[in-house]
Parts: sequence; C-alpha cells; structure tokens
Amino acid sequence: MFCRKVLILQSLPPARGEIVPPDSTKYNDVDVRKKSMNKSIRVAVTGAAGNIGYALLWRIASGDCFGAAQPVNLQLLEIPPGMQRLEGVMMELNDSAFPLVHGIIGTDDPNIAFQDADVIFLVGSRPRTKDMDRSDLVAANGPIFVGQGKAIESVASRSVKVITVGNPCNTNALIACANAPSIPSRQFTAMTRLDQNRAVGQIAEHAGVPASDIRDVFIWGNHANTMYPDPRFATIEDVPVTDLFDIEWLQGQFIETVSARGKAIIVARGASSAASAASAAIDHMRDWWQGTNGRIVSMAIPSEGWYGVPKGLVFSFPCRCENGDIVVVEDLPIDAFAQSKIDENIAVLLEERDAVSELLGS
Ligand code: NAX
Repeated sequence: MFCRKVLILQSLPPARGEIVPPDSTKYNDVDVRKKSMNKSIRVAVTGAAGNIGYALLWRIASGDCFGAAQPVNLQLLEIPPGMQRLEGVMMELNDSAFPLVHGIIGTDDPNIAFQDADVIFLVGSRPRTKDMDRSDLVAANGPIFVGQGKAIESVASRSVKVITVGNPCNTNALIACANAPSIPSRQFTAMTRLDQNRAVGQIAEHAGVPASDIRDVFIWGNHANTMYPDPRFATIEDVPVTDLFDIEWLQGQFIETVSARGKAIIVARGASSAASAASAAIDHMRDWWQGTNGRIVSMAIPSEGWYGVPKGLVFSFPCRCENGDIVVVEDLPIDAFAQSKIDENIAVLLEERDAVSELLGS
C-alpha cells in the first residue's frame, strides 16, 4: 500500500548539534511507486521556509522540473529559527496531496538533508540588507557554503546536481564546490537564469511578441550588476534581434534594465524577487535534467578556461544541456564590447574569490 510520510527531523532542541540519522527503513517505505513511474529521486532544498523556497517547492512537487513521471522525495533544510515555518510549509505541501511527492523530511542538519541527494537547490542564505555592501554579503554567507559543501562531500549522491541560488551565488557555488573535492566540479552550478529570463522578458516586451518566440539570449559572468546579457545571437522567430533593434538600445537601456531589475523589483514590491527566482531555478534544473533541445541557456559553472575565463571561476557561459550534462558553447565570436564585459566580470569574480580564499580549502 502507498504510504507517504512527512517527517520532521530536527536536531534542536533538545539535542543541539546531534545528528539524527535518517531512518532509511522507514524512508524507503515512502518510496513505493506506481509501476508507470520512475524510481523516485531525492531533491534537497535549503532555505526551504524562505520566500523562494515557498514558490519553488510547489513547482518541484507538481512535476515542472523533473517531469510528470518522476516522483520525488523532498529533503528540506532550514536553520533552527526557521524550523517552525518549515513545519508549516511541510503541512501545506502535505495538504496539496501531490501525486509525485513520495516523502518529505525537514531538518536543520545538512548531513540529513543532503543524504543521497540526487539534486540540491542551495537557496538558503542571508539576504543583503541596506547596510551591507557586496563584500559584507560575501563574508556573511561564505561560511554557510563551506559547511554545506562538506555535507555534500560526505553524504550526497556522487552524481548529485547542485544549483546555487543564495547570493553571492557564483562565489557561494565556488565555495561549496571547493569543499566537496570528490564530486566533479561540473556538478556545481550557480543560477543566472533569472537574469536570462529578465533579458528575454525585456526583448519580448520591446518587440511585442510572446517570450516563446525568442531564443538564444544568454548571460555572461556574475549574477551581479556587471553581468552581460548578450543579445548578439538571439532571434525572434529566426530573425536576429540585432536586425530588429538598434545597437544603442541593446548596449544601453537593455543591459541597464536587466542588470538593475532585482533592485527595481525590491523598490516596487518591497521584497526581493521570489516567484520569478523560483521559476528560473526550475528552468535551470529542468534544462539540465531534461536537456535544452539545442537552445542556448545561461549557467554559471566552474570555468575550464573557456573564453579566457580563469580556470575554476564560477562564471556564466552560453551552454546547452544533453543527457544530463552541461556543454559550453565554445565557438561564439567575441567582439570588443563583449570582451570588455567578460573582462569586467572576471575582475569582479577574482576579487570575490580573493575575499573568500580561506574558505576554499587547500
Ligand atoms: P528569505 O530570507 O525569504 O529566505 C531565506 C531562507 O534561508 C530563510 O528561511 C532562512 O532561515 C534560510 N537560511 C538561512 N541560512 C540558512 C542555512 N545556513 N541553511 C539553510 N537555510 C538557511 O530569502 P529568499 O528571498 O528566499 O532568497 C534566498 C536567497 O536567494 C538570497 O540569498 C537571495 O539574495 C538569493 N537570490 C538569488 C537570485 C539569483 O538570481 N541567483 C535572485 C533572487 C534572490 O535574490
């Protein structure tokens, strides 16, 4: 008989710091599936009780990311002050009665949350406040990704796919990757898909066409205001965007709007992007999991020296995905404007890397 369990595995209180081992016997009971379904996968989400988590979990649970035949066990991580909110989120997930959700656990211990995880969404981190500059944010959040990287190293599936959303996401992905040395670095990514989607949204609005008509817009660099949304290879129903719009707009207002969009949302909404960020995380992982069918998408991944980006820097490149792998599109021509933008992003990311050098292990 199908038996779904929703478990809270909280190490505090009373046993602060104590690891509660996952009850694998019970947990496997959760994994009873209908014959037509695939074997269930374990999907961990950190910061699960936060704003992005609240939007993300429902999209994962409904099959938007891994497909309608792919059951999931959700393994949710929060910090102790977030555990009560997480319990509420889990109650609501249970109340949603998703057929694809075969189990849910909530915990404040990454070694439990990441146990055998096939996919990890690293969302949880401290949001930037008014008094913080970017270096404060790097300093505040970097240590989180040391601990989570070590937990990935210890307990996650060896083929885990990791997306880092929590900011500064490129550098946090670098830290997590460096602390999980036995997991291939190409399995660590950071999210620039929201920036790509924002770029598509701007072009769609400017052209008066649906977003589905637009392809091959992508982001170079860092998820920060230096990013370069590159429209040079983008098309609208096979017509190059560069034939439709003047270069002043494409190199001016278009880039400014996309790179300042996060701030504009905060001003308008009084809170940072959450639903659109969750949607972008779904797009990123869905494409990685299911393939891009030849389309170019943006993913920040540890560089192997592509386009002159120093090896190891987590940098957003034009990518295609097939058979569960990310393949950088390596042969695109780079003009002087694009090169200056790429160089600017390299400089910023090198600075961030220097600021966290003591967190990168040996
Ligand atoms: P919230 O503050 O609503 O939620 C964050 C959650 O993470 C909280 O529930 C908190 O308790 C939890 N948390 C904090 N430290 C944790 C840890 N060590 N382990 C597990 N959970 C932890 O923020 P939200 O709006 O959900 O944003 C989350 C992160 O996404 C922030 O860092 C934010 O800056 C970043 N973003 C990244 C974007 C991107 O495109 N890469 C865009 C949206 C967003 O700004």
